[in-house]
Amino acid sequence: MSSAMALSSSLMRLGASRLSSMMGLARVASSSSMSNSSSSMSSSFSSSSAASLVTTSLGDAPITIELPRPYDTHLCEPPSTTVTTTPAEIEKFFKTTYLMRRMEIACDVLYKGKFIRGFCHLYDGQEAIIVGIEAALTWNDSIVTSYRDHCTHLGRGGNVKEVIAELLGKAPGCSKGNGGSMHMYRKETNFYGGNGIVGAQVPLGAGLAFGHKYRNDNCVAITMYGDGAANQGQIFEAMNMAALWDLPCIFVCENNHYGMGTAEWRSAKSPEYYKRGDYIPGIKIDGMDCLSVKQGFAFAKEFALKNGPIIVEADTYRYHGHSMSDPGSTYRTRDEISGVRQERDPVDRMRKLLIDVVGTSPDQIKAWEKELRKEVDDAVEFAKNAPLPPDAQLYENIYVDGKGIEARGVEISNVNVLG
Ligand SMILES: Cc1ncc(C[n+]2csc(CCOP(=O)(O)OP(=O)(O)O)c2C)c(N)n1
Ligand SMILES: [Mg+2]
Repeated sequence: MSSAMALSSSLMRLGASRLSSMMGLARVASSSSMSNSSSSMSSSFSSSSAASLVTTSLGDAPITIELPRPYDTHLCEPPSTTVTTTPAEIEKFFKTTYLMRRMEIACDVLYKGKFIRGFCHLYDGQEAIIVGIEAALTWNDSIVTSYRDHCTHLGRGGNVKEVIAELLGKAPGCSKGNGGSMHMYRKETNFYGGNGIVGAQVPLGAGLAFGHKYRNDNCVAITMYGDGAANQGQIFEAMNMAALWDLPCIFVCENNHYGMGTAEWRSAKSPEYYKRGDYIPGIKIDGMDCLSVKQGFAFAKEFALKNGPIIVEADTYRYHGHSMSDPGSTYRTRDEISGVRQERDPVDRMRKLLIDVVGTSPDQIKAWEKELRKEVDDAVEFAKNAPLPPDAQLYENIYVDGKGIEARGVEISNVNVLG
């Protein structure tokens, strides 16, 4: 097979076959003079979600866009592929995905410079999923995810300084420097981590959904897992209970098509993850498109509140290797990676919408990019200069009330020899 043929067959497997001229397919149905949209109409983003990580300057005149890729569904009717958005929302999506991308690239550099130690799993390529989810949900809805969690923290209102300081094990990190890469956490906006054990967060998410149902608070729980984790038994146990009790749970399979170095076709009898809940309805969305994700999750939330659990499969791709010890190019070709980058990149897609649909100038976009890169650079400097946690912190978070002891019976004087 020629390399061009191999690339095209790889892309077809990766769901790009129907994305013909994906970037060019967005259709403006009603755009009232988009070129005026950068007026002072609004500097705040009107969304169901809470405060934004980025500020916006464009207007909020509604734009209607036709998604290039339809939704596939299992046991439910698909949502419309006509999405309503605004210039400010597209600006927000662009800026947030760009900031996340730059943060992950900074983490790569910090890891290679040995400032970050231990495990580190990057999210670049997958940013549109978390950005689209947060556009459709509120922070009263709960979210729990795997170890690939840096951008989830930003989506839940955390900032780049807290993430990078955590990665460096520093005191101002979001988990006080105790956790590192896999253990972001933000209870105040219902983000329950960052979990290092593959699949372990999925039953936790079902439990969070139980909590919402019990409190009758009209919220859902999002529980995220990968295509590799999707084959685990505990996923099906959690789904069974969620379905049995009609829990408002959205099971989200982030299908980046690999579990470490294993391609999905080598590990899954059926890679149609949105159908794998059997009796649980499912929907497959384009996880590289913020607008597709937003619309898909607005649908999923409404569905889950009314009917009980639903599976959302987000078709996506990770650009980096599985973790920093994986170059990411031994089990997939460089052409496959660059093909996805060229045809489906979530940041480029929003940049193109800004230019083609909203009428934003490339110079304006470059100026925004410069500001966002500076924000990341400043966060890196902040984290490098930040203090380590105090030694006494080693003894915290063992018992709720501390019990007045400093260590868990490790001193010889504490050993009670029987017999
Ligand atoms: C129970 C358990 N088994 C194995 C591992 C090692 N491991 C870490 S990530 C991973 C692959 C998971 O792939 P996937 O679910 O597709 O998520 P992705 O990394 O692609 O986001 C494995 C096997 C682990 N952390 N926990
Ligand atoms: Mg995977």
